[in-house]
Order: sequence, then C-alpha cells, then structure tokens
Amino acid sequence: MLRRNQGVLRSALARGLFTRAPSPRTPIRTGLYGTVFVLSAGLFTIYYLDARSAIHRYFFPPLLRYALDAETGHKFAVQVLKSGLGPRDPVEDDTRLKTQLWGQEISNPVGIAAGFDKHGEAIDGLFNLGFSWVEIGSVTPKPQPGNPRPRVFHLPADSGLINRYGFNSEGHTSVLSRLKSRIPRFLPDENTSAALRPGAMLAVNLGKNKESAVESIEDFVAGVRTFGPYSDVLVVNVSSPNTPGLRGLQNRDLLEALLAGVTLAREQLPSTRKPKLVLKLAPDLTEAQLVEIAAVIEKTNIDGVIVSNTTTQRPSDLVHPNKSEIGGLSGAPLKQYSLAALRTLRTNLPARIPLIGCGGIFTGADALDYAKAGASLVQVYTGFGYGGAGACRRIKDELVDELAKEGLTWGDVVNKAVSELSPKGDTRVRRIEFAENTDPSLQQLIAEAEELKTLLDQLGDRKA
Ligand SMILES: Cc1cc2nc3c(=O)[nH]c(=O)nc-3n(C[C@H](O)[C@H](O)[C@H](O)COP(=O)(O)O)c2cc1C
Ligand SMILES: *[C@@H]1O[C@H](CO)[C@@H](O)[C@H](O)[C@H]1NC(C)=O
Ligand SMILES: *[C@@H]1O[C@H](CO)[C@@H](O)[C@H](O)[C@H]1NC(C)=O
Ligand SMILES: *[C@@H]1O[C@H](CO)[C@@H](O)[C@H](O)[C@H]1NC(C)=O
Ligand SMILES: CC(=O)N[C@H]1CO[C@H](CO)[C@@H](O)[C@@H]1O
Repeated sequence: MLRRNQGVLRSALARGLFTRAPSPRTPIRTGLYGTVFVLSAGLFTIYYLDARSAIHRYFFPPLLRYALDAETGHKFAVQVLKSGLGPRDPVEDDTRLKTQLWGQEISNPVGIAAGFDKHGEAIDGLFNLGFSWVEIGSVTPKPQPGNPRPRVFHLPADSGLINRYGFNSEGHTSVLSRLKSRIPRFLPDENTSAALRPGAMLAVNLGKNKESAVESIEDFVAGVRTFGPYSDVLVVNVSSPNTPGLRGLQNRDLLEALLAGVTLAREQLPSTRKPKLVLKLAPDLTEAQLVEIAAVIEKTNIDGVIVSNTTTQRPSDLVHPNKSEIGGLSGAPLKQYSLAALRTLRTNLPARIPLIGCGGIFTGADALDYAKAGASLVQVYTGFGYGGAGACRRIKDELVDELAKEGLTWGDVVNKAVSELSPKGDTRVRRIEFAENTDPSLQQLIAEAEELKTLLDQLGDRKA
C-alpha cells in the first residue's frame, strides 16, 4: 500500500509539479494542476508521516548535518517531534519482539537513551516513532547551562559522536511542569504506566548540578522525590569519568550511601506507585570495579542497570579529524566496550536484576548481540541521529527477520543468555534494610528534599 503510494507520489510529483507544461493555461488545466497539487501534498503527507519513508533516513539526517551544526540539528529534531508533526511508526510490534521488565510486558525492546530529550519536550513524539522506552534527561535540580559551544561533534566516518554537553538542563521545575501537564488530570495509579500507553515505559534520568559536591547524594534524592510520581523508572548515573575508582564515587561506601539514599527516598514516596530505580554505568570500568559494583547492587533494592554511557576511550582505528575532541564518545566505536561491560555485569548479577544495553546500536543484529549478552532491552541514541526518524522501526524489522530466521523470540534469546550467564542459585545477600530511624543524616537529607519538592511543586503549579 505504501509502496504504491510512494510510486504514485513520485510520478505525481514528476508529472504534476516539476515539469512545466508549455501549453497555455485553461481553467480546466488550472483546476487539474490544483487537484494534482492537493493530491500530491496529501500523498506527501502520508509519505512524510511514515517513519519508514526513505526521506527520514537519506534526506533529512544528512540535510540537517549539512545545513546546521550538530547542536542546532539536534534542537531542530526535538522541536519537530515536540510539535506533534513528527513522522510515526504505523506498524504494530511483532509478537516476537515482546520483552519483560519486572514482570511487565513491553511491546518491543528498543528505547531511546538519555540525552536526546533532555528536558522532556518530545516524549510522545518519541513514543510515536516506535520506541517502547523513552528516557528523558539528564535533569539537574537547578537549571545549568552546560559547557560552552561547540560541544557536540559528528564523526560520520566512524559512525560516532563526541559530546561534552556538560549536562545542560532546564532544571527540575521546568521539566516537572512539562510532565505534569502531560498527565491528564489524575496521577496514574499503581497500574498505569507513566508512558500513558500499554507496553511502554517512561524513564527520567537524574543528574547532578555542577557545583554540588562529588560525594553528595542530595541531588539524586531530590530527583527521586520530584520525579518519582511521574515516571515508571528513575535512572541514577554512576558514570562521571573524571575521577578514578568508581568514577567519582571514590569508594564502595559512597556508592552504598548513594544507593541507600535513593532507595529510601523511593520507599518514602507518598504515592502508591513507586518507580523502579536503575543505575547507569560507564563502559570504562575495569572488570574488578564492575564486580564490586555488582556486589553493592545486589545488597540494595536497585532494580536494574543500564550499560552503558559514553566512553572516554578513543579506539586507535578512529579516522575522523575531530576524534581528539574532549568528551564522551558514542556510536559504533563504543559498542565493543559496552557489550563487554554488560556481559561482565551479567555474569555477576542475579537473573532477577535485568540489564539494559546501550552503545553503538544501529541495526537489528547489533541489538541481538546485546540480547545474547543478557540485555532485556536496548537503547539507541547515536544510531537514531544517523539513521533518522525510521531508525527504531528499521531496527525492529531487522530484529524480527533475524529472530524469524532462527525461529526464536527476543524473550527466548534473553532468557537463554541470562540463565547461562547469571550466577546460579540465589546469591541474594541479606538486603540492606533501611529502618526509618537508623540514619539521622539521611533522614535530614530526605526532609530537605521533601521541602524542595514542595517548593518545586508550587512553582510547577504556578508555571503550568
Ligand atoms: C549528545 C549526547 C548527549 C547525551 N546526554 C546524556 C545525558 O544527559 N545523560 C545520560 O545519562 N547519557 C547521555 N548520553 C549518553 C547516551 O544516553 C548513551 O548512553 C550513549 O550515547 C551510548 O549510546 P549510543 O552509542 O547509542 O549513542 C548522551 C549521549 C549523546 C551522544
Ligand atoms: C492494580 O492491579 C492489581 C492487580 O491486578 C489490583 O489488585 C489493584 O486493585 C489494581 N489497582 C487499581 C488502583 O486499579
Ligand atoms: C570539527 O568540529 C568543528 C566544530 O564543530 C567543525 O567546525 C569542523 O568542521 C569539524 N571538522 C570536520 C572535519 O568535520
Ligand atoms: C557519561 O560519560 C561522559 C563522558 O564519557 C561524562 O561526561 C558524563 O558525565 C557521563 N554521564 C553521566 C550521566 O554521568
Ligand atoms: C548528569 C550527572 O549528574 N552526572 C553525574 C554522574 O555521577 C557522577 C558521580 O558519580 C557525577 O560527578 C556526575 O556529575
């Protein structure tokens, strides 16, 4: 049907619009031109709105890269998706693509990673492109501008990207008011997904202000209080590259304090629905560090892990002249590191803690590599930037083809990997219990966060 439309469109365009007829215009002819024009425009709209159309892959992304600098191109794409005029994925997900997270069914395993929609402007536009998981952020408590421009660099020759945005964020208040205005009237009850559609999840990636102390967990606790009621999942990063050891969390105690703080804040949310808490890790951790992090995670009530963020490494085979720019490298060159880190973590975490793979996914085969390493879901950023609006749909179609060839479902592949790789038996160490009165400083922190949240709520209400 669509192919035929495209054919009709092409010939209509060729005949009706682009050739200048030499004969004089009669009213009938003018009427005909008008009709053809309207028809073409209509067909073009159908063609445009279908995320699979070739223009979204071969025309718009290169055009944006050519016409605009990297950051402006990114902003433009967010604005189009925000406007509701973005293209759509018109096909229902194949049942082979179903996956599960925490007992909940997700219609497909492809999500959009943090950093694309940093301020929560284009949530529904992104779901409409076929992603089953939309992660907004990172959002910092107070607004902050990030690093000076330029801070994003395309490395097309390497299918990569380097960014040093430095967490530009509009801050909690502004993003919260956007989330609130999106939720119709009532907060979702415990059975309603904040995605507001079945088989999908909305995640908020929590950030930290630049001036906050490295070891402080306050910003993350505030994030849990602020966004807990409006999200299905909250993502906490442990991936600042600047400090050795646990990348900023110099030691195990700090990581334990962070995880204890955010899980306690989650338990204390007044709403009946509690978001899942997921960690996001850097790909540059050593095996020993990953093993240690896994041990800490297992002792806490953290629900899952995203592997991974961008890398500070620069593989020697990079060719683009801008490869030495400072920042995090993403895209194809990142895949080897993320995949290795994910596999290490899978072999050290019990099966009940799902992993989400992220890094250099461009094709269905890439996604399948992650499933085979035990990832229940994958996320895409750079592959979406290069592949355009249809990237998600295309990855899903390729996945279905690959899975059908082997007669498997996504769930089959994941389950096999998890049962082969995850440690056998219930290795569950006694979970840390956070009695309400054990840690006065934590209580103090939560109280302060509560105050901040009330303030933000009021501000948000005023703004909305
Ligand atoms: C321009 C850009 C901005 C990003 N911003 C964030 C961010 O704010 N928070 C975060 O956790 N990850 C951020 N990321 C990392 C991505 O979420 C993802 O982990 C990484 O890009 C690897 O996936 P990819 O190879 O598919 O791009 C950003 C990535 C890029 C390219
Ligand atoms: C949510 O689902 C559970 C189990 O299906 C049910 O017992 C509960 O009443 C539901 N809650 C609401 C508010 O619908
Ligand atoms: C490298 O990045 C700068 C800054 O964005 C840009 O002006 C320049 O064209 C880039 N170099 C190449 C070869 O793309
Ligand atoms: C991800 O890594 C980049 C550099 O590799 C770093 O600047 C950033 O802080 C990390 N992301 C998060 C959410 O910490
Ligand atoms: C976005 C953000 O808040 N990144 C933080 C990730 O965590 C480290 C500490 O592990 C912070 O230093 C980063 O600022």
